[in-house]
Amino acid sequence: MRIFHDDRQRLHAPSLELHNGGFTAYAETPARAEAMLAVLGATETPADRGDAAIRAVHDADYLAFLQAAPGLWREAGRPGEAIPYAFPVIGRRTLGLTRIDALMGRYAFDATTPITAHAYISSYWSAQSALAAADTVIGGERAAFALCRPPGHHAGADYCGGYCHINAAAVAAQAMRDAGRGRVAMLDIDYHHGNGTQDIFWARGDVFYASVHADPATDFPFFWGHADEVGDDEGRGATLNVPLPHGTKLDEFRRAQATALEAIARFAPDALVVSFGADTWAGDPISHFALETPDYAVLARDIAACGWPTAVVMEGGYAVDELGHNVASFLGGF
Ligand code: SP5
Ligand code: ZN
Repeated sequence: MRIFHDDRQRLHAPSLELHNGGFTAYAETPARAEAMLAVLGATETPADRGDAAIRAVHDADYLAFLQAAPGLWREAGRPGEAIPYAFPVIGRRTLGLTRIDALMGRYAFDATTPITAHAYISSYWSAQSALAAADTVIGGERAAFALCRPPGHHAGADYCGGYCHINAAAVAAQAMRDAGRGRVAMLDIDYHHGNGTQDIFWARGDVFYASVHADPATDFPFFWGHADEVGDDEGRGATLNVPLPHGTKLDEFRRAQATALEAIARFAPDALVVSFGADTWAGDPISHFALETPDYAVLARDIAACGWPTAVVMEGGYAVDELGHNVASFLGGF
């Protein structure tokens, strides 16, 4: 399987994140990519397809903010990393504020996603890797893997959060639509609900979003991913959420994924984007499922058996030492 990754994806390296009321080491590190590269072997550098496909998913003002924020933060005299801390709670007026602190809150939904000087460039190349995987699949190959890092599925059209700034999987899905694939499905099997992806396609009937994830009643991102969220307008019925409890093992996860695959089959997609996270692994330091390394091959075989051209996009997974093996197990299942 062809694997895409660009070295610039590893430039973004925040040092700290807010956790349990204090600052701890940032979990979403460049070492995650190094670990995958060490096990997976040869990768290809994606071509630069430009930002049109990114702009097809994200708002122009948000993308401009991502690029300007690190400089504005420094100009305001801030020594630390650009981290938001004040948010315009839903329902506040739209205000044309320009103070960097206000912009940070306006364009983020959490305080765990610093906008470093390299956040945009790393996320841009993460999206380029996803576009290369999408093009490979559109070109007729059965499957391709985008070794994305930073991850993307928590980023919405105009917001960052959950370690994500640009939604690479959504960019890939939209690129498939723009290349003439009429119906595109997305299967998200990261431990966390992909709220950004859900929001982006919420009111659209041409992109089906199905997610299997930790119940947001107990887990990040809390405010999205509940079972009664099914989409709206043209998209009503084109979103499916399957929340699962702490401790979930292969059998239960596999049944939930089968429910998602059956719904996708009814949708009858022309292509599939998988948001794959290995943070469902039993030893993940920030998550609470109990999948084992060989389980990922089983899940991948179930997906591959559906026969849809599939671009796999990397999302989370924070047990760095096992990450490469978990991803290799999943890709081997294809
Ligand atoms: C892509 C993805 O998997 N994003 C997950 C974001 C979860 N963020 C909040 C989890 C809180 C746990 N903090 C762990 C700190 C480790 N130093
Ligand atoms: Zn995750």
